[in-house]
Amino acid sequence: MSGSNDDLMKVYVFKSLPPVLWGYTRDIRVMWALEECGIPYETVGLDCGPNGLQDEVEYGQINPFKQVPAIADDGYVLAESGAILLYLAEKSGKLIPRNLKERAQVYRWLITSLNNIEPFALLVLFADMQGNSNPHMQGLRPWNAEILDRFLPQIDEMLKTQPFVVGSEFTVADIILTCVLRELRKNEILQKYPNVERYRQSCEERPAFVKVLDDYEDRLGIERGSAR
Ligand SMILES: N[C@@H](CCC(=O)N[C@@H](CS)C(=O)NCC(=O)O)C(=O)O
Repeated sequence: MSGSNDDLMKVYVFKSLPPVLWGYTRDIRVMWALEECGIPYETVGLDCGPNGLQDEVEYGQINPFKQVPAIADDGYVLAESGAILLYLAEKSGKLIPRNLKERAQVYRWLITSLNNIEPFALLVLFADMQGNSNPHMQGLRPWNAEILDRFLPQIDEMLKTQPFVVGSEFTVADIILTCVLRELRKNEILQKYPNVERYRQSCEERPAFVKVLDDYEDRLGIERGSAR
């Protein structure tokens, strides 16, 4: 771990990862929000070995769970990607509406993405990553995919008539939802939901996302496009 400029917000990210995780890690969503909010930051790189971050002793003081992402804003430390995105939006006054009821819709869709969709999307992803080496996970794959098929049709219907998940404005809920949908980007599930898939791709075309993914690949020392 290393840091240099105390005035800049620090964001704890991966600087090495096994290939199977490229493009899936949750540091992407935090850097994307930082870019969209125009908050200057510096990255603190961590190595993710085969045992995860268990060996990063010092990092346990930043996040007791030793997981990425976390931020340190002038000494104020915060972990959990959803909490970090809401903090960045509140701090900058961007990517979140001022009106309480509209704001609550951002909380709603951010929590829905992390709570209803991500747990099942991740289990489908892990099943695909582990293949036949994990028959238990393979056996649960259809069940997890079925649960996603309960939620995605309604989101597909919504996105038929509105560009973003809370309506006409891009918010931190779109960053979280897009990053969660990216966990499904290489399997068959999103093919059933053309509006969801179009939404994911158009969010990923935003200049802030393109920059973050380029920086991410450069930091990991991998070819451009390999984390797409
Ligand atoms: N709920 C947490 C999950 C964080 C998480 O699982 N991070 C993964 C990378 S995306 C990690 O650090 N894995 C390494 C480890 O657990 O050792 C969040 O959304 O921030």
